[in-house]
Amino acid sequence: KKKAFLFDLDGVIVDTAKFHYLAWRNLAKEMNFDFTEEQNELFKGVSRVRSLEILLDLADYDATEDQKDIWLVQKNTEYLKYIDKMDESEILPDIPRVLDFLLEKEQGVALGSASKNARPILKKLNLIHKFEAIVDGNDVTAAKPDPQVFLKGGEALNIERKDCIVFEDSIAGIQAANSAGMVSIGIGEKDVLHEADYVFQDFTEISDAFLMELIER
Ligand code: B16
Ligand code: MG
Repeated sequence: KKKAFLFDLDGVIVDTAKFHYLAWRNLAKEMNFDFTEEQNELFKGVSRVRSLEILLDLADYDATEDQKDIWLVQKNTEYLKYIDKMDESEILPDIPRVLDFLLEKEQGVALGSASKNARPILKKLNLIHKFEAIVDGNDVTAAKPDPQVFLKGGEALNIERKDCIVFEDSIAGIQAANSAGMVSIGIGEKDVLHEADYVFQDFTEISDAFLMELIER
């Protein structure tokens, strides 16, 4: 039976969190704020605009709307400089094996990401041709934990919600998958992603046999 496998991008396919962090940290300096890696955890799966709001809160900084717009562009321009240097070596372990296994079994494979930079990143990684559908930050009006991004992914593949399986590294993303009525698979720490149906440290822990179980479930 055909199922839909919906992949988050940042933290699942590639570790771009480190680049987001560098760009936000430099922006924080302009607010005289020292943005830590620990605080960066709050930004995972969260939209760009919302991330800036959180940063302003943390820094206790009042910015005008014009200043915010300038900073959003500035942050993304710096982020894109890091992305530009990226290549296939940045793909997280065993992602190619899992994608190829699912495609060989004629399963639906789609992207469900909050990022507006998802397409250029997938191109850089030479993975874009593996995705039957791409739903990203340009396509949604409500951010995770709202289920919209995954609902649109399932619809694009014409697969019912209960036959959709989501791979996510963020708490908001797991909540989005759960409220969509989909199977949620957390990639990361068990104690952080405890709301997920399954949790694995990374894709090296996800065997072909387990993927087969999901397909036949
Ligand atoms: P951009 P995901 C999310 O991607 C990131 O986790 C989050 O840190 C970032 O702020 C968001 O994308 C927006 O990204 O600035 O590129 O539009 O994990 O949902 O793939
Ligand atoms: Mg993510």
